[in-house]
Amino acid sequence: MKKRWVLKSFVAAAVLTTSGLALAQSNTFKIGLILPMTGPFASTGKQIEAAARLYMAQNGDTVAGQKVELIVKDDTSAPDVTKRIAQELVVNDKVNVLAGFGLTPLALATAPIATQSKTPMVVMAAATSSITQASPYVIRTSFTLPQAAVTLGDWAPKNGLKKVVTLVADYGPGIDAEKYFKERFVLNGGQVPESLRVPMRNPDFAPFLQKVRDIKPDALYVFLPSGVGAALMKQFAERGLDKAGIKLIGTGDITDDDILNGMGDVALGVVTTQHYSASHNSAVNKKFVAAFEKANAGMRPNFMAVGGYDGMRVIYEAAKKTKGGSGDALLEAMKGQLFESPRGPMFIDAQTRDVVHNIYIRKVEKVNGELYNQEFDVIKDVKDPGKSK
Ligand code: VNL
Repeated sequence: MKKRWVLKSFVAAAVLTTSGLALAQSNTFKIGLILPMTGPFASTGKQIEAAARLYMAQNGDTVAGQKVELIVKDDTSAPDVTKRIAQELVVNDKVNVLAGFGLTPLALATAPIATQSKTPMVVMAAATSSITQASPYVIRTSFTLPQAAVTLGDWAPKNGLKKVVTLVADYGPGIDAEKYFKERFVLNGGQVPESLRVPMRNPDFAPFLQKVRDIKPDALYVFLPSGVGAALMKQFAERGLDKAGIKLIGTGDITDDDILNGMGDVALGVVTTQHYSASHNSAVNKKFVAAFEKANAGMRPNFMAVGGYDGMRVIYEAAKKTKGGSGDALLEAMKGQLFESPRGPMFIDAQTRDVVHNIYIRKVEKVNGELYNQEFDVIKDVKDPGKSK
């Protein structure tokens, strides 16, 4: 008992003293990138790692005279593993910054480590609104579900969709997507006769889709984490929901660029709202997509890749400004950054530490024989609606 307690306080003390001074003397600037590289959410890890490596290839691996070391670790999408790895990276490797976080529970499990050790934690994927409130050391470069949800809640009723059933993965981002879509849609005169929640891992959509068919709404609104959309799309068609005249709408996570092209014609016409499409029409994005595809044969960058790429940008610029700093100084230098991302203009709000960016309304269309989310409208500079509650 006693031995255990001593050991525990040792670890705690080590975590607490790993800050500023010791790091300032080292000649490496270390980024601990924790991602799901295996298991059901491996595509998120692969996209973010590829984007981080691309950023380094384009911007060099020294910053303010220090060598940048990227330490990539696989957490298999298990929160206790993410937390343990974060602790090891802070205590043993003395990383300047923690980054990655493929899912909300992984980010939430790690937030206390960031707080105790005063290590900036750059969230590149997870998107539940409340994550930035879990630690003052969190900076987010991904997005939030409420940003996308309210935008679609405004668009849908103006476009003939008055009765909509919602279907979301039953955890943080799904609950945000459901709540914020529903509130806005109902405020605009829409009707939500049923809200369905499916398990986050290996969901069987069949019984849920049957229910939707019976209700026969104008549309089904969906949020599922990146990688799962194709299965839903397939069953939506197999069960004849499209033939029954039910439209499919949702957050851009369901028409994720990583797998969109493999979904086939059933995806055509699906309207989603999100902050990134690989077909976003800007010089910065065209350059990003071409370089990403060149470095990673057969892969198209999705919104996860962009969260990782922009996260590296935020880290590099803060490292430059603080001459390879750490702790509070590094965190401060991350706040307020404003730049042009492949997604469009992007801003890290210094107050909330969350991302402010455009939300685009897109429709899946065929372009030169390939499926893309074609942006046709934009709501500019959207702050996280979750922060005003
Ligand atoms: C989350 C949100 C994960 C959106 C996702 O894919 C996503 C999350 C893995 O916060 O857990 O597309």
